[in-house]
Amino acid sequence: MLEAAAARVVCLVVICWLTAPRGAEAAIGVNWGTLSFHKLKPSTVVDLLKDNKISKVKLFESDPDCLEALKGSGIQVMLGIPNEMLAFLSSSTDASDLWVRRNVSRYVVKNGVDIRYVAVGNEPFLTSYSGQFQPYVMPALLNLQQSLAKVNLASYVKLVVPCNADAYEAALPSQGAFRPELTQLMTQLVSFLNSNGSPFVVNIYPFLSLYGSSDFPQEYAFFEGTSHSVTDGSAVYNNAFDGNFDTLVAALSKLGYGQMPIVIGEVGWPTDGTISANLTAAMTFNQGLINHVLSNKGTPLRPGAPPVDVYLFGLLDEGAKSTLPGTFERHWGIFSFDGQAKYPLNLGLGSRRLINAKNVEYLPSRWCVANPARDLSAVESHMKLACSVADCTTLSYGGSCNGIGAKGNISYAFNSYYQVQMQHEQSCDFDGLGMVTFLDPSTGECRFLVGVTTSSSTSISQLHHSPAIVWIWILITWRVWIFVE
Ligand SMILES: *[C@@H]1O[C@H](CO)[C@@H](O)[C@H](O)[C@H]1NC(C)=O
Ligand SMILES: *[C@@H]1O[C@H](CO)[C@@H](O)[C@H](O)[C@H]1NC(C)=O
Ligand SMILES: CC(=O)N[C@H]1CO[C@H](CO)[C@@H](O)[C@@H]1O
Repeated sequence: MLEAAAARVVCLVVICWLTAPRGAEAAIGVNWGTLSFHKLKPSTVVDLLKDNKISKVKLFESDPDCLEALKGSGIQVMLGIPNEMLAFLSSSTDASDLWVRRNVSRYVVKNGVDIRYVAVGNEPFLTSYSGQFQPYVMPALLNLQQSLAKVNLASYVKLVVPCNADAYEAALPSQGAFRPELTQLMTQLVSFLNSNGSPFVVNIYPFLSLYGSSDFPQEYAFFEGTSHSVTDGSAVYNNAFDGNFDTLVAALSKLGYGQMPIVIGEVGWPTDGTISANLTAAMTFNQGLINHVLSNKGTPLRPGAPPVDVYLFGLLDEGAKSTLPGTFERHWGIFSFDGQAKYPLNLGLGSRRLINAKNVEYLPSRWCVANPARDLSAVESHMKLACSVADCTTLSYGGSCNGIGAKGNISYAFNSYYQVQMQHEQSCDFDGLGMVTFLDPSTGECRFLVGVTTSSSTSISQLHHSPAIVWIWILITWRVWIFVE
């Protein structure tokens, strides 16, 4: 009798444990974007995540190498689908079946990848897209949902649609509403999300509000208190993040889903390329945000209920991103491109400081600079080319390399290009205006980078560049010659 009762209690406990809502505690995750000229090995990045106890990661597309590296890591994944694929996925369930088979079900197995969310599109309703992706979102969602159901993953893998905060607007948070032309679509979307137990995913960027508007009160972008608080009825907002979040809550309430869970898909602060993008500001913002979220204070419209999860943007700098949004766009990482912490940050995940990537394989310590012996008056076109291919955004006004002078500018551009070309000898020629140096030209805050060896290009670049290998090759060739003669 007693034993049976005990067994029943154990059973109940196990059942409770199995059925407890997953991710009930707000967690800090990161966006892992890969638009870099100097990509770390995916396994190095996964180790970086593990060392920092980061257990949630968002990918912008299903990069097979990243997914391979995440296998068996236990890290939960939000897997993105690029907007350009929405038309295809909305075309038929055959299309969505194929995508789910190739990108989800083959990974969600024992010791596989723990894909918890699929992000269908990335900010597909962004105003600047002029509605081009809008018609495909709901059909793609419905097809993918069917495909997930076919492989019994419909309740394990949740479909979401990360939206930019420009999907809604209001003078005051409590008046929040989705853009009028989106109302019908948003009604369908949130009803779909609700019926599947999916959260609403939104990207919130106080930095962009500050950057885009000269009269935006700077303090209001941060979490340190402000003399520019916003009073909304009985609620007082002291930071742009809460104000923005509650504008969304109000917009959801208007559609009848005021309780819908909200996940922050992207939030962060860049560190370079313009005045307001710097290390101090990024550290202050990100630490303030993390402390605020983990305090569980919530917002006036959701007291005690912070966002379900918050994915920082981003993990690493991405030097190959488009600079259309601004020259800061390549500098959002909490780590630089090579996995080195840019500033102290406590993610609240157990490790009080950021831990750097280990075993990063750099190219040899050499740089390409302007040859001081040459007349540099004809350098303009070379510099243009170098900067159009590689990254020169730190030279911009407010950037970390803005003060290094005309010759410094040229050297910086040459070196960026040289490193992107994996230090290929000819890439430092520039009609004789460039020269390779073994002395680090970095000065003050301005870092002249050395590239990392990418997993895929390692062998080729080493063949090209390692003098030892070249000599061995020459010796072998000579011996062959001697042998033949
Ligand atoms: C860093 O950014 C902050 C916030 O925008 C700004 O107030 C500050 O002047 C910047 N610091 C420097 C050294 O440029
Ligand atoms: C270096 O380049 C930056 C970016 O183009 C420019 O703002 C700056 O004035 C240049 N410096 C000199 C001394 O030419
Ligand atoms: C990792 C992986 O298999 N990715 C695939 C996802 O689906 C697209 C389209 O079917 C494929 O092109 C990718 O290779």
